[in-house]
Amino acid sequence: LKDRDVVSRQCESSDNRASVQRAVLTGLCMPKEDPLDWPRRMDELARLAATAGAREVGRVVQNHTASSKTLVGKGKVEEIRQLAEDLEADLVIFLNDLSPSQHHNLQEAIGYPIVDRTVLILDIFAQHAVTRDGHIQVELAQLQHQLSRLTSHGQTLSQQGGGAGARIPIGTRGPGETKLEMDRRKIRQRITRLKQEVEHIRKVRGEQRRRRQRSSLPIISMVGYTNAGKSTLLNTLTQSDIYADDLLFATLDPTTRRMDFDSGKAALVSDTVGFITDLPEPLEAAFAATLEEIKYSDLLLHVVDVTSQRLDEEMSAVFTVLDHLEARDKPVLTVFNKIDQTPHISEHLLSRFAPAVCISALTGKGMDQLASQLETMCIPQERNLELFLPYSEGKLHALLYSKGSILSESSLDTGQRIHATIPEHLADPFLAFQVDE
Ligand SMILES: Nc1nc2c(ncn2[C@@H]2O[C@H](COP(=O)(O)OP(=O)(O)OP(=O)(O)O)[C@@H](O)[C@H]2O)c(=O)[nH]1
Ligand SMILES: [Mg+2]
Repeated sequence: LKDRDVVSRQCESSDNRASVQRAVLTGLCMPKEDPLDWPRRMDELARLAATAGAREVGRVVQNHTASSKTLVGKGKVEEIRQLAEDLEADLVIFLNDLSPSQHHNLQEAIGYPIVDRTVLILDIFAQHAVTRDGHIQVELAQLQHQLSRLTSHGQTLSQQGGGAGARIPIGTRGPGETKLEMDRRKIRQRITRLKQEVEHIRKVRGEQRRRRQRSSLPIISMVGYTNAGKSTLLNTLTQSDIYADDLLFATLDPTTRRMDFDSGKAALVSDTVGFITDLPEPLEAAFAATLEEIKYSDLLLHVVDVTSQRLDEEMSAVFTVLDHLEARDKPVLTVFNKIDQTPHISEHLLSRFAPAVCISALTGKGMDQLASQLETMCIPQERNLELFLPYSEGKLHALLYSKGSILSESSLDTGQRIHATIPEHLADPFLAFQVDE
């Protein structure tokens, strides 16, 4: 691609003009970025836009040449303005994050509402938040983002919210009472209150978690890129009916269901918010209370969409969030999903991310293998022990009685003959006391 290359395309205008907003998508491919990856990143931006209720009507990409004032060069600004005018756009969406002054300058020069990727994602979260916990976390993220955008005069640079009855422009929707019309002092006050509420959510979640831990069922957390099929898989595994859709960030609120294995054993499986490359920082911070659940699980089920053109980037984005959550050392089972859509999965991929299984959450293919692998990985294996345990080994007696299952025992002069089972990871100290059956 040449330095000032233009990719522009016009989509058929069959959209419902009353509800769908028409968007020109644009961005600057930086020198360190791979221009070949850029079309796929723009495609993801188009899917984000579609999820937020905007249809891509045109696309303009600039390579390399940047301007600190308007991000893209002067000629490109004019080109975007002209395209937006020709295509009767409602807004212009930037893939890059814009500084407050860039946002301001671009809006002045282009004359159309400007939204960047972070604001777009915040907007989707605002639309998809269902529960009170979701609303609180989204509002906190929006306000923290807004605070970072305020000018020294205390005015927001973002566009104004829609009036009553009008469709509300993307980037101005919010779950809270506040919308985007507050001054710095009020925002700070509200942030403080929301943080207290998030702290409360965290406490309640902690209590729920302790209850789950007392049930002593292993906890499996599903993680994965947005739209990978996590909610669909939870439905298939646990015969549930939770919301799954071909949208980015369809799920915001965590759901936990019980999964019964054929052996009679069971586990708890949790679905949670999906990840994305460069998850906006305020969202990651605000959703810490939700994402924290992942940290306390026994096993992670990493759901990957094998049909994705950006499989490596999407898997890396998941690893990045796991790093931030300090959850990288958890055991992970990788699940390559949607194999009904692709004829072949490379052995290399499977071995690189072993242990891994291939499934279709939609058709149920591979579910038996997944269930047995899950059971092996999350139900602790038991060790069979035939012991002579001297009475002097008080601690080991206590451990065996609290964590093991006693099958038979008989008392002798200096100790006990015991036949018991104990979880494999606790077996070591008992091995010195094994006797022949
Ligand atoms: N063909 C095919 N489609 C699938 C499969 N699993 C899920 N899907 C589709 O992929 C889309 C996303 O599925 P979800 O289960 O909502 O994905 P998710 O990971 O929960 O996504 P978010 O909650 O948005 O992060 C839906 O349209 C599903 O029907 C599969 O195995 N094969
Ligand atoms: Mg989901």
